[in-house]
Amino acid sequence: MKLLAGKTALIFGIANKRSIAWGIAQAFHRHGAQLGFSYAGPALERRVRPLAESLGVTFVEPCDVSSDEEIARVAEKAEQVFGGVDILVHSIGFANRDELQGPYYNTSREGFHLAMDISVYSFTALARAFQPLLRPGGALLTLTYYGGDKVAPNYNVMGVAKAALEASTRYLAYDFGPQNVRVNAISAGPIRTLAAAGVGGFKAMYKQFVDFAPLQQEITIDDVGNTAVYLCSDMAAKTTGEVVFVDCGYNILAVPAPREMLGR
Ligand code: NAD
Ligand code: 0WE
Repeated sequence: MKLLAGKTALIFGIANKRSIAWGIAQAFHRHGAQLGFSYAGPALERRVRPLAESLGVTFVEPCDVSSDEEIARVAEKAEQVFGGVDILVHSIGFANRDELQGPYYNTSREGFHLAMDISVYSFTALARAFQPLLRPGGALLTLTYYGGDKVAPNYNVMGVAKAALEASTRYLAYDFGPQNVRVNAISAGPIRTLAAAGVGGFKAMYKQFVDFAPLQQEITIDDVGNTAVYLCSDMAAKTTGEVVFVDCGYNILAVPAPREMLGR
């Protein structure tokens, strides 16, 4: 069954074929959605264009989400091309690399502002710019991480940003409720993407995740894509303001411990 037939979805945050946003795009395509992509800037065009072409997507627009003008331009373009939008996916996060190591208290004022602007405010800015275009029955979706709830060593200012992003999701859900537009977040377990590459200790964290998580498996961008289809389809018509975990159950644990240690 095609759950997104007749719906138009704009996806922000594809950088390459490993991006979570790409997993979401492919799942949306399988479910019959008409798609549009937006990417961060000129340097990424040569990676994003071929991916778009492989799904027959012709709406491919650059947008640095730190710019209100660029956001307004993409919204105008979307109105011209599609008339309206049913689904908007925000799969964007950024902090300076040097803020993602060492003690959190070393976060600079500038680094804090940058992480908040790109990783948190941009979701609200997109919601506002697209508000007049969003059709009833539509959905907004963002991506978060458990480091916004509990301390993940080195995640630092991104953890603080994710906490604010999850709060934004609830406030936006309240605002958009009367318009019958739902706003949700997916909290994904660790996935080896560009944003995870070169993160100190990611490999070790990734391995212990598979050892400890109840389902004892890795998380893939397809797993996240499938849950995104559900949340943005009419199957989730009465769910808004939620953070849905796609993490093999990792977040339910009070005491992470490998099974062999417990003799199971
Ligand atoms: P990714 O690097 O593929 O995606 C991040 C995207 O953010 C990139 O496409 C990048 O171009 C974009 N971006 C950065 N600055 C931007 C700007 N100024 N304007 C527009 N776009 C900008 O990595 P990903 O892992 O797919 O990350 C997507 C989302 O998923 C992020 O919010 C991330 O925090 C979240 N997330 C990732 C994981 C993980 O383990 N990879 C887990 C949970 C949540
Ligand atoms: O949200 C993320 C990625 C966040 C991220 C990563 C980078 C690395 C490169 C944001 N900005 C940057 N900037 C860069 O220059 N994740 C959930 C993946 C992730 O990142 C971590 C993690 C996990 C998990 C960073 C430290 C500790 C754990």
